Amino acid sequence: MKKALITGVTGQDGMYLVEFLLKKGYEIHGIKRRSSLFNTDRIDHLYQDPHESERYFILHYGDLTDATNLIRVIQEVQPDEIYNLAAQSHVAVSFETPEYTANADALGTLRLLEAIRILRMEDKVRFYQASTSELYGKVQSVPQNEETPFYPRSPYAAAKLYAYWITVNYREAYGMYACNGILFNHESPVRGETFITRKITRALARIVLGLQDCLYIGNLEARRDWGHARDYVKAQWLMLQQEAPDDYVIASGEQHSVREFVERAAQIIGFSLCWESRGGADEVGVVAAVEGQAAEYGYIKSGDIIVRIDPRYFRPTEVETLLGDPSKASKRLGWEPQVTFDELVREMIAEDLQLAKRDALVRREGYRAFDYYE
Ligand code: NDP
Ligand code: GDR
Repeated sequence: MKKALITGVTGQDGMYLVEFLLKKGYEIHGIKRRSSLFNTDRIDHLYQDPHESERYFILHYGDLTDATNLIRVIQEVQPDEIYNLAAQSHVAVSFETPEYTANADALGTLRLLEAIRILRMEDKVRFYQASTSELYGKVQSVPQNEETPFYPRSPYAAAKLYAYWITVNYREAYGMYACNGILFNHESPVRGETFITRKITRALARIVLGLQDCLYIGNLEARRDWGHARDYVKAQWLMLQQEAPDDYVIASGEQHSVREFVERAAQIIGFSLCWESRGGADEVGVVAAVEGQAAEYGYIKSGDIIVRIDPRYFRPTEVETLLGDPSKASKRLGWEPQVTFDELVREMIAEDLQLAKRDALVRREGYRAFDYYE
């Protein structure tokens, strides 16, 4: 039985990767951070009680900023594969916390690679580094492939640039099987609520159910290559199953703007939007027509302003456009994305409508956790 160690196991990709590797028959070890509230929501359905005799999914406390902890966990687990998914992964937040982002995302990767070397496991372990299309930043050519030069535009991207090159360096210097997956944006119903896709699907679902009035966002013109996280974790695994290590772009090869994402999500719920300029750079999204389920709920009507621009969501330096060329992964790994853009938005909307309905029910009926108070 192969053993995998996953950092960032409580995140979006961590969840999909655990689901994928469990089906492949792996014993999986995950590193989770200590937090004052539970942070294992995404993986609770996979978690096994520590008292069960046969366990295939085991969690360890740890942090990428703590080298001693990483060395100990790797020594205990003796993994065949390490997936380094942990990171302060929010680009906008990295402008607020640049030093922490560098510590976790750049030095954290170094700590893991160095732990493997200290433990003399270079020949045994295969290492996956979660690299990113943010490395291309101010893009130098379209579409971006493995040869396109990098030009990071945020503390997050600069930290990930170090992580990318230190992974290449350990591969070349010590013969380690270490790969960079240069993954373009990938989303899902468990995407963090402050990334733009989830922010949109969650807000629109709550707006049609009367839980929220308006969605405040930043740059409507940013263009991204959006895929589904379930497809992308398969590529992470495939990279570690090859004869030789290499770096691969993983993308859908299709691009949409934030504005298009909002429009498509609205259509799926059952209303159309028109955009009106209110002077200067101000633009608002106004409900044009309501039909289907959105009409049945009865909370929004034509003329309602439901999208507004808030300058706080603009970034000091923006990545305006990203479009990936995954042909190397297609040729060498046999990897192809399965979920289309439309299916992705539909799935996210469907899940967020369910969550919003639950919240609406609680708000309507009241929440009575402690009946014994009565
Ligand atoms: P998430 O933000 O959903 O998950 C990040 C994970 O890292 C969480 O489990 C988080 O723990 C953990 N983490 C954060 N800081 C530390 C730390 N100091 N020590 C240990 N664990 C830590 O990210 P995704 O799942 O979306 O992305 C996975 C990886 O892929 C990240 O490295 C991201 O930068 C990269 N990436 C993501 C892309 C995407 O579109 N999703 C595209 C390209 C790259 P907690 O739950 O406690 O916060
Ligand atoms: P990104 O994802 O920065 O590409 O990083 P995000 O969804 O945060 O932003 C995408 C684009 O949307 C614009 N935008 C907004 N973004 C957010 N979060 N909130 C808003 O209100 C808003 N309005 C407009 C942004 O300016 C940007 O252009 C993600 C992360 O998962 C990284 O970890 C990963 O490396 C990259 O994808 C690939």
